[in-house]
Amino acid sequence: MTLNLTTDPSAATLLPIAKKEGISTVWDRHRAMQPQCGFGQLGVCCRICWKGPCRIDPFGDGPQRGICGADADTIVARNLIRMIAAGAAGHSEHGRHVALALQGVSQGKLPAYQIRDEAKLLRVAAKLKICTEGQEIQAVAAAVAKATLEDFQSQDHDAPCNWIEATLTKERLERLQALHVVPHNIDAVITQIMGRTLVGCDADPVNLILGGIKGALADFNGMCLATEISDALFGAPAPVVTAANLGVIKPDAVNIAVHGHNPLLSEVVCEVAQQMDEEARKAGAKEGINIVGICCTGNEVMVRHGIPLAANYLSQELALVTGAVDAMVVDVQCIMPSVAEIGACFHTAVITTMEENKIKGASHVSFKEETALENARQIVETAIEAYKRRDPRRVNIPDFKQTAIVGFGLESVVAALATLNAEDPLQPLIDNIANGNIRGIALFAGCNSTQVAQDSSFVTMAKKLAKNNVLLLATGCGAGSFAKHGLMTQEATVEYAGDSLKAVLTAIGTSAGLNGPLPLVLHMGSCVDNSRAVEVAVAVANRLGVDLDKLPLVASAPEAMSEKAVAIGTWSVALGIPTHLGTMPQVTGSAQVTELLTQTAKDLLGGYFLVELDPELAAEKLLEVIDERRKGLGI
Ligand code: NFS
Ligand code: SF4
Repeated sequence: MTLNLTTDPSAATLLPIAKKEGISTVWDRHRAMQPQCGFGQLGVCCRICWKGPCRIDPFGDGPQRGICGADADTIVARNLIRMIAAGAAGHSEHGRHVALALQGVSQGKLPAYQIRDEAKLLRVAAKLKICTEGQEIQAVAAAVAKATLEDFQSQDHDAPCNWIEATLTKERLERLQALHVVPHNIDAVITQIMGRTLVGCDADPVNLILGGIKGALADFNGMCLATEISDALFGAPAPVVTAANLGVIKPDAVNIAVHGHNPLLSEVVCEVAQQMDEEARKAGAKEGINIVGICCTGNEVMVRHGIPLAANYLSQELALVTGAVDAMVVDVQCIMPSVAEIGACFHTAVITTMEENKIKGASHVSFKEETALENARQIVETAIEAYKRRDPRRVNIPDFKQTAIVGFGLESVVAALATLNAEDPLQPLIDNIANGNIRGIALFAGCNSTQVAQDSSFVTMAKKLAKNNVLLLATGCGAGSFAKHGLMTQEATVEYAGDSLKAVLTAIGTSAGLNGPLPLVLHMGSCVDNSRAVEVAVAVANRLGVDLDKLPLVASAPEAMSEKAVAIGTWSVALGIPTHLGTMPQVTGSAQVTELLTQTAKDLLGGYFLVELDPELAAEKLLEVIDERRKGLGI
């Protein structure tokens, strides 16, 4: 039974325990929800006003218009772009938070934070065309923060946001400008989506979708700035060996799970925990404090500091069922509300930290950057207290963990390539793409969903693509899947990579001092860090003198579910990248919207959505797309 729900081996140990304890998990609730509403699945249910809800009959013999007159195309388009707005809001709030922290640091107001990576800050400044000559680093930080915050404030509709302008190829920017979809102000674009989708406003599906694309590009802008400024504050990732899956939880340690998304919280918790290690030992924890990550906060601290990853999205509840997590500290996004109740079945302190993200039944520590050290201390103390209440008889830590070599961004990829060609680091990559040793590049991103057996589509597709010499990048819960299933190891490269890919990964890995190949899948970080993959792609495109839609590059979200994934998938298409979805998007109730996203987009943008639920077939289709692109380049 377990096999249909998840392919994570930890679940086989923990699901029976959850059952015995009467704890319902995400999979129990999924089952109880069947059959799910067919109108909702097609996207044709509208609840935008209180004359509704209205629903369009997909078979054509019932109502074809809502009470106000909106048809299926309008309803589907409105629903979709509201999802994009929500996704963009999540990422951009995260970005704003980080930008304000950089501003605070530049003003000397935030003792818990420093600029740990000055070189990165200088690179960011150069990218934003900020003059840094003769400037103190604080002044550079202030200027970067100012330019970034302008992306939330500008009222000049014709001027692109600073970050998107600094990030894309020239050709891409012009192409998007011609369609009037380049954001000038993240907040304004999100507000516009909410405004135009009110009852009785924009009812033209094409116009709505273009508004959604603009919202998705605002999302992209927010992600770029969140990632790059986080690197300046906390360090750009470099390759590091760590581990993943629930076996990283230690029986003799105070285990603190950091869960959510924003590194502003998790970084300080990690630092303070180190300082308080002795206190944990005094409380009886022989191994002191053990921090483990969940979801994208887990990815953030994993790629920067080698903190092990306990779980991706669908197994967050199982982390608690181990009975050995003493505190789960969460900030924003992808936190199942059920964790509070499950924590209460054990001794676990589930601690929310953000004013705008609380959970009934959880305790709350109001986390502020100004008081971050104090707040983190309170959190760690709470964990140590909870540890004292842990019942060792209820501890069940599955004996599963895999080694994972992680920490690849533009900087570390270029650094590794530079060991082969210091003058022109991208040349070896380009040569190997051109000669076919690397057939193409695939970025795996996005979530887990109960619509798919957890991690299975990621793993199946990756193995097939790697065998066909496709270079694999990953972020988010996709990266979590690969890490948990041992695909971020050198052994996986030896076992699964096609011969020519294996040779390239071995040449780079060996010359970069890894004593063997690079891992089969390169972990680029959290979902927000998808911008890293774009940076690599833009660098390659600029080097070749072509736009992004010419590259043999594809993206895939085989287990997508979040509104954030909808936003990311849409900007990926807008940047010219063929983008696979392995779960059914809720748009198929409109033939027009479906055609726009899967076909018309190809002419307008070069990128398009490709929906295929079968992972084997999906991988085959992506290989065809890659070959088509290669042909276009004449390679
Ligand atoms: Ni992305 Fe990260 Fe995971 Fe999906 Fe959620 S944690 S931001 S949304 S579920 S990948
Ligand atoms: Fe129905 Fe129109 Fe109201 Fe939507 S906006 S609920 S279609 S009346």
